[in-house]
Amino acid sequence: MSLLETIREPVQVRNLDAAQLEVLAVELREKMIRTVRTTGGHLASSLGAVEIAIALHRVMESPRDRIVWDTGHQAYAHKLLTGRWETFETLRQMGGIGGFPRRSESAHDVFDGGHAGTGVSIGIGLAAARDLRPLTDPGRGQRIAVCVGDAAIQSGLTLEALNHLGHTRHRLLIVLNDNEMSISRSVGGLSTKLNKLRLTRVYQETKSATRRTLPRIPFVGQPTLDLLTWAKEGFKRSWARVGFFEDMGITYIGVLDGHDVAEMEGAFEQAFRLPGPVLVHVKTVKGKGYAPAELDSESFHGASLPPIDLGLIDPTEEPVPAETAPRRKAKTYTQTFVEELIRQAERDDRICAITAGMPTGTGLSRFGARFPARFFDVGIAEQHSVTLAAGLALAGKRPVVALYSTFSQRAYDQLVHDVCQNDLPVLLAIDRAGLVGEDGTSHQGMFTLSAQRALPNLVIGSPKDEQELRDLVATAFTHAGPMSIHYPRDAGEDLPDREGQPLEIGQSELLRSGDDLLLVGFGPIVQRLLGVAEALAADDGVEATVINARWAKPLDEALVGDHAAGKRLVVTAEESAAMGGFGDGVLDALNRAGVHVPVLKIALAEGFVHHGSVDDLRRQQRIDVPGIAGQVREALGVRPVRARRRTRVDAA
Ligand SMILES: Cc1ncc(C[n+]2csc(CCOP(=O)(O)OP(=O)(O)O)c2C)c(N)n1
Repeated sequence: MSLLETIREPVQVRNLDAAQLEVLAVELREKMIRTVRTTGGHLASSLGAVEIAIALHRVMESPRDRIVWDTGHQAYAHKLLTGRWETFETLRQMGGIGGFPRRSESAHDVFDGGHAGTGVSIGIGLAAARDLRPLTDPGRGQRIAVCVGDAAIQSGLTLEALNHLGHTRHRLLIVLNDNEMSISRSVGGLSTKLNKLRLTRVYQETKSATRRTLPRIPFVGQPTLDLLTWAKEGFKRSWARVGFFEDMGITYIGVLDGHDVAEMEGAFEQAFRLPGPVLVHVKTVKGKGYAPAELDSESFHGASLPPIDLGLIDPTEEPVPAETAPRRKAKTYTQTFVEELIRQAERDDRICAITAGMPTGTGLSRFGARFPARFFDVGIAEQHSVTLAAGLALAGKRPVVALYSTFSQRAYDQLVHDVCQNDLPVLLAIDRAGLVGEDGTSHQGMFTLSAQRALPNLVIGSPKDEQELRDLVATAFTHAGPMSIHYPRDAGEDLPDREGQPLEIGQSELLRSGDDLLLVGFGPIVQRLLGVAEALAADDGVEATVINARWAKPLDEALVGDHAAGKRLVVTAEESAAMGGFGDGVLDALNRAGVHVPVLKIALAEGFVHHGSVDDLRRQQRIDVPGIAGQVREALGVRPVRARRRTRVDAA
């Protein structure tokens, strides 16, 4: 039995000696690597935070004390040390444990995270509540720690929280896990500052050696040390400007080795003895302990493919002959989006592109490589990304902000107030719209459409396939106001590449005609509607008209109204929250037009959608072809095909 297997509660970690701790760290890494190989997950970040998790659990008494993991993607060691060794292999699988801390899983998980930059605010909230307890309450002794990465600490939310903390001065430990990386390299002014602080470690090591040896030299030793100490303060302040956190009112300790448990334990103990907030700055290696991830932490940040496939292909393996090679995988919507954007930007030098810390995920790194001067990576700063776009648009540029649907939620007011109120030609590329799968509740792209539908001036489109995505991108640059395009994480339909052609805004497309039903969909779900129409015709003799809406706003009320009239049922379909979504828009339009036909809204059920593969989640939500067909049959009162077939067999 491994040492790790014996750890059921974090309190057991406190009884281990230094040699055992080293074994534990190795076993934690092995378990993560072996698991993520099959489940995918945030491997590199979690590998880097192993010793931080051990040190925090040794110094603190969770769950009485509270450990907050900012974002929560680096907390696999924490999960393994808090009673989840046995279930760890179900990581991110449907019904299994989540990829982020989840209160439903463990009393040691403080907050259901997933979005970056929330940790310090949560920590302050906990600390403020603790400090409101009566002076006699032993709970006032509770220790609270927040572990935050060097990219997340630069998000607007965290900077607001640090500013507040410096003023309220709650006793709180912030562990700054600095690996110089976001998903890609960290960017921003504070990154440069942290870099300077890291350099002070070299300086500090030299200093402590001097401090040990100088006093032993008779007569000159001590005065020299005093002089050096005095000089050091000035030197350190002018050179490294340690003052950034201290000027805010937060005691700074750093830079420590984030893979040295004893060194961190000492600092954490020290920090909790101080009356106010303390930030302990530790330097870690992202991907630590797994060579491929150390060398390429970007690919292993959120490996959705088994990481063992990356770079570890057996060099002796025979190449597959071309004719038997598997069919080329269709390009993703993301790839197509960036290709078309680059094509448009070749012709129109006003086009600029902005990412909020996701240059690879959104594909915009390719744009950045082609047009470095017109590319902006603002770090994890979604709010700023949108208002920056507004500023660029005011100056005559054609800015494009590519955000994952879930992270765009951060920038809602910026979209409302800065972009829509000012009616500025900003294109919001909403990537990962719809179900994203294994990252679970915090990451599904399911609320953006409803939120955006309310906004004046905003035009909202979604393509039925990747060719239409190109058309929508081309359309955006012919339009004088704000526009958003929603597209999923999925691969496209493997259609030939062709240049995007501007479309008529608000004009839908009739794909199929039938007298019984109208199926109208927004986005790639239209492909599934075509499958449903075929199935209904073949199995039930029910003929459906299918419309590709293309636009949720403005809606093609004339086309939809004309084809809805006289049908038995209108079915709307979208991969987004039902409430306030595309289907509600169709309902309102039909009402206004006086078309009174029953409407079935196919969308995501109310509530958060948990983790699992996208296919499984679509099945669960009944928004795959059989699920939609089943819902339509139920609405029509038609018996399911299988039951009817069985009856026929029985009768025979
Ligand atoms: C609001 C928000 N934007 C973007 C992301 C995507 N994201 C997840 S982790 C991460 C980088 C985090 O870097 P850092 O905080 O330095 O932690 P590390 O992974 O390097 O340990 C990003 C951009 C997110 N989770 N939340």
